[in-house]
Amino acid sequence: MSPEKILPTISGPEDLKKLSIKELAQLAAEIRARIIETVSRTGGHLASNLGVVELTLALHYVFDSPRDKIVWDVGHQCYTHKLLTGRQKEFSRLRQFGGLLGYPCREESEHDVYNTGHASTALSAALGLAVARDRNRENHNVIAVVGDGSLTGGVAYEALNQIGHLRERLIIVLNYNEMSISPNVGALSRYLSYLVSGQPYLRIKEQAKSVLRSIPKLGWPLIRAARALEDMIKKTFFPGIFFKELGIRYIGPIHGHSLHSLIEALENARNYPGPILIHCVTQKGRGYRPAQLDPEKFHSASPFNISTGQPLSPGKKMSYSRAFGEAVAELGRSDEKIIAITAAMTDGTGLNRFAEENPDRFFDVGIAEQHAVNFAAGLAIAGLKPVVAIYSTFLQRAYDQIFHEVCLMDLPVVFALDRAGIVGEDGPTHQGSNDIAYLRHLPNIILMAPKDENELRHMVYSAFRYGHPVAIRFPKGPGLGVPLDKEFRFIPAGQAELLRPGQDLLIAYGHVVSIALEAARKLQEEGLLLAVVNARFARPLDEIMLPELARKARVIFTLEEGVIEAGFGSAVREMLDRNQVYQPAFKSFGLPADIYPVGKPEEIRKVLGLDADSLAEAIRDFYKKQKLL
Ligand SMILES: Cc1ncc(C[n+]2csc(CCOP(=O)(O)OP(=O)(O)O)c2C)c(N)n1
Repeated sequence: MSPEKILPTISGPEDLKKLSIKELAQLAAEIRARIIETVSRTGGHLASNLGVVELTLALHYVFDSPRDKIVWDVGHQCYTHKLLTGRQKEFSRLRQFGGLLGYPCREESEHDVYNTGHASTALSAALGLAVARDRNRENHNVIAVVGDGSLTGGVAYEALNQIGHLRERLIIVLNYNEMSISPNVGALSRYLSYLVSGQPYLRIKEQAKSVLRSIPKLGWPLIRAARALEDMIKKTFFPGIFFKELGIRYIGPIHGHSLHSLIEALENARNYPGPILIHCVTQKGRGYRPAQLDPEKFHSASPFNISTGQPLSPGKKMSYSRAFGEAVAELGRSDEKIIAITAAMTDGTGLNRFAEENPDRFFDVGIAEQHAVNFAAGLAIAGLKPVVAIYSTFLQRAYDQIFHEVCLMDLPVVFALDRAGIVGEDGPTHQGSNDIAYLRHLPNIILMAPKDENELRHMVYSAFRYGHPVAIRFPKGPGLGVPLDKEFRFIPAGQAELLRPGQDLLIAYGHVVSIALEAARKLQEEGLLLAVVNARFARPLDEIMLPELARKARVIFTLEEGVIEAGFGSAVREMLDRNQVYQPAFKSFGLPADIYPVGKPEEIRKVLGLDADSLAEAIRDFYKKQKLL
């Protein structure tokens, strides 16, 4: 290995082409060290990125980006790509406020062809790019890089269907590591691992040969019959037959950490006239032992100590996800009808405890949000009590299923929308900003959001008893650290909670209740007395308490961590209108329907004026403008 560092000499992919394989291997080691060092400070998708260092080097070595277009599925594995495409200096501020996004970002670089964040989109986008290339009479390559986890998403099959139909020149790199975030699931995953092992075909072939050897005197007819049998076996078992039959040439499996094999395979694929899939076998967390041993923990890591792999500041307060997961596990112990469903996020949604205790009542359906909801509808119709735990941002995929398969039939499916509100470091594709707006108008649905982790437990309990579709939204990260009640308590649908009395009204929905209380305390010091209501429900609203308080108020403020358009504030306005309360001045605080910067949730809240100080200031200003002060 050269004592000189190579990485600082790489200002763009063209610099790679001058390197030998040995130098590329040294570069791979330097990139790994840089990624580990950076992510240990910033947090990020460590295991996935360490798994594709050689693959990314080989792609940029063989192809000519930005002329050739590389589309990353999910995009969480693009750190090496960023380091090779002119962003080394900025890399130290990965996922930090004002810094680099952890996903492809067209605004950052011409090498980022397609912004991603949600899974299973690369094949469709790449096909679009390939068709456009041909129509524009251009000649570049289009390469989609997709993980085996992302191949569990239905949209990937819709794309494969059309790719096999159109037979456009398109390269698919299947990054196979047997993992989604958790071990990958499903029949296709089983098929892919079968291809990698290759053993059944070899075993069957050996058995066929030995049968032939043991009966040599039967002659050609038998040999021909045996060959036909072998052909049939080959057809059934030969690697890649699934893709071949779809019209996609299959190459593999390839050692995904051998630069030599990767470069050779990609060079061969470069000139192939139709769709071609290269099946690369990689290892998540490659080169960093703690991540290799526990790729799930290091899929999306918070800052950690490099020598031990332990988080730098393990949270002391229970997270909302865990409070939810524990509540479902506790309720599941006495109610066998409860079934828990996740779309590839067992750990993230806190369902691991339930999964361990009830393997037969827990389903990881893969990255298949639409299917998860439809599947739950089937369970509910048969009298079971499904809870579908999906992050707010990912449930967007299943809007139609929630509407048609659940709400129209008024089925008692409980949706747990984790990561609702500002999510932070993962950037625009992961903000849980839209769920209030995309659910609020659906028939029969009950929408609720707890003020803290203890109330979340009571909401989970209550949700299973309403007999209607219910969506509970709660944020990423720690709760408030409040004590948890041992007994579950039923909260009647639509019942709000008055937390402090006052003349004018501040109605908050969900985890921002604590921000509303803090702002109200600050304003009280200045002599402004605001009543604070924990709305608990966005639908139905409390149509007894709220109109009564509203009639006495001069001003009503609403606060939510969701987009204001069609959000909670709008619901309150409509409710006042329904109850003929027209007098009070009205102001809603919430998220703009916009793209927020990347950074810590506190930083983003401050920029958007949703922290307690900014809120108090905005309320004070409003009073002044209305001449109420
Ligand atoms: C629609 C959607 N659902 C869930 C996720 C969360 N998620 C991010 S990466 C990932 C696993 C992806 O697995 P794979 O494609 O195999 O990539 P790997 O991390 O193994 O390299 C999941 C479930 C997502 N990004 N998009």
